[in-house]
Amino acid sequence: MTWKNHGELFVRYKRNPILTMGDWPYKANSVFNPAAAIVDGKTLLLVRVEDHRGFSHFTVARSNNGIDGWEIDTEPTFTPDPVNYPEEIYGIEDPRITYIDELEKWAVAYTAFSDSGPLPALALTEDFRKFDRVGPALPPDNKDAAIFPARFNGKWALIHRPAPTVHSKKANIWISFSTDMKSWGWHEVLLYAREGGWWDAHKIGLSPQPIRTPEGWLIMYHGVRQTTPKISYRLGLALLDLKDPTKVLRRSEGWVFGPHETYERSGDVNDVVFPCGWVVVNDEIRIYYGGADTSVSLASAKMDDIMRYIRECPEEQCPDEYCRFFEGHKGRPADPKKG
Ligand code: BMA
Repeated sequence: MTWKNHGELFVRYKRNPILTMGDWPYKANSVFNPAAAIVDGKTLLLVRVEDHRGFSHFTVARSNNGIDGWEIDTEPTFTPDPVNYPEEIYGIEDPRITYIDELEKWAVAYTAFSDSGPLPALALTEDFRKFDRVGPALPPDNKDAAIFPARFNGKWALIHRPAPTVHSKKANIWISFSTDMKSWGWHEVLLYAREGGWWDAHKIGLSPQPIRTPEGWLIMYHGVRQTTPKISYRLGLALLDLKDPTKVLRRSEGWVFGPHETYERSGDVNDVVFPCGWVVVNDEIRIYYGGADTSVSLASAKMDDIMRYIRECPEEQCPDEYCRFFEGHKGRPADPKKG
């Protein structure tokens, strides 16, 4: 076996968790799974807050250094609006933020929890005070969506994760395209969940938003490992082609971050690390993540180390069955729909 074990790549901030319910200016159950961005020189977290009904909304926390001194909005910042958007009846969850240069606005992709299950929705904002909804992007069951900052051949691109139905046991990551951010099509699988004993067998989903690097789009994804007594959410990385994000150039073999500390192993949902945001500050990449669906924590790595690691990862392999079917093709077949 030629596999090289890199172990964990991100180092936890030693005073984690950085935000807990104890810091919150109003009553709620838990604060977790934040989106992250650098806005006006400050680190901005759009934090998922779950209330005592079990429904979630988002509240902004800002910090000058991205570590401490958080200023938290005293009221919920972005709340569900089920009267006008019935798909938000059971709340909004797990936001991912992308700055859209062309619009000079931030796009927030989030999970709207509808009566038929979760679905990806989009909203735009200039200031994280007023949000204009674009509306639901795709029908349920689907979550873990983020939009790319730029168009590809005139089309916006959205990563998302449809959930398995009765016909499949696998939840793969998909990518779709749109000319107006409202109607999404040209759907295809981007990353397959692996099979058998892998840490990312059966169920995967995007974690934070894609980051542009000179060598490709860096994405982080979670793999859900299910064993008889428990589940674990762990994280891996992949690199997508800059010009054609449907092409997976590299993919982690081992996971690069997983639940280990008490605040990750024990909480409302045990054994979960779940980042919805990451930022690059100087030469450092920082992930902001929910620990055990209960609090917000921070871990970081040197960007150079992450790029060195991803370069050493193997090329993406498609699942055996799929490769056998399309024997003679490298990876997936060319998509005739794409312009
Ligand atoms: C996923 C998402 C996350 C959550 C995780 C663990 O399906 O819903 O919001 O953190 O499960 O409970």
